[in-house]
Amino acid sequence: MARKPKTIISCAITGAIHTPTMSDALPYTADDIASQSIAAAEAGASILHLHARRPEDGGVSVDPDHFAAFLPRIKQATDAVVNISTGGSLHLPISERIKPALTFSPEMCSMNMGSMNFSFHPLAKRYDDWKFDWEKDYVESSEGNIFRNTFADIREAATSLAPHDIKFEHECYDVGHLYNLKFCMDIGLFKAPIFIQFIFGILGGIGPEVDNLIFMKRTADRLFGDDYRWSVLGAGGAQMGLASTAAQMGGNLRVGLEDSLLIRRGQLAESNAQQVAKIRRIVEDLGSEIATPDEARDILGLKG
Ligand code: KMH
Ligand code: ZN
Repeated sequence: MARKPKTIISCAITGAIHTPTMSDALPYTADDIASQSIAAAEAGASILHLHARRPEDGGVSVDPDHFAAFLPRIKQATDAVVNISTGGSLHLPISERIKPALTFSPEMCSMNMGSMNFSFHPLAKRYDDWKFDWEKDYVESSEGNIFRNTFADIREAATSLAPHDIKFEHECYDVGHLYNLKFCMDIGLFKAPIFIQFIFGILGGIGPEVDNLIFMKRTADRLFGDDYRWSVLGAGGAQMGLASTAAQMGGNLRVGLEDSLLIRRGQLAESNAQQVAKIRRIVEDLGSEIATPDEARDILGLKG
């Protein structure tokens, strides 16, 4: 019987969605982003997906100086693959969002594959004590909720970053984004083999049901054949269940406080490393092995 492929664990350390008011564990100073990243790598994450934040208030930042305050420390202490976000902020143009990746030329960076409404799912009860205000958070601010990734934006990001030979984490929040990705490959923006992050449970994208994971995977199989590797990210309470399912299906997975502040239903995680350790335990208990950073480099064909 063929051996199961090793499972790559990505950890998304802080992101741009959650606010420090929601959990004391969410890192936003350079010290905390560095130490949580190092601990996540030690716990078994072979890829670190990184955003920066303003140290004074935890606001989202795409300022390369804010990345420079933690990246060298992470690189010095771990051999984890660094993956820099180009998602940045819902309020910034793509030209700003790609600056950190252009500045640091990491082994990986994110590439968002379509425009969408982008919100928390209030009915998913991700955080028991979180009160949402439909008028204020979802109607009045609806313009602010548009995550803009037009074909022109995707082309700008792809062509600006092309000389850096960075492997993209293609963020696909719905099945239509897979078709966008296929189209972009057909016109020569991206080369095979590609790495797709299937994302479930963002309001504006596809929901976090296993049926949808199977549907996304089957669609990707049809569109990309053997030319892709894949990983799964479930938002909020869907994180651990979908990650475990992905590993069982022979895929890879992403955890981290960017995607969920929880360690289990109704309980906040203490750290990114706690989530990594939990999913590692599950993956190994179910009979799979996790990939080291060098094995991840090999599986994904990174520049190293
Ligand atoms: N926050 C995730 C749902 C990016 O950084 O480019 C998607 C993400 C986007 O990680
Ligand atoms: Zn991100």
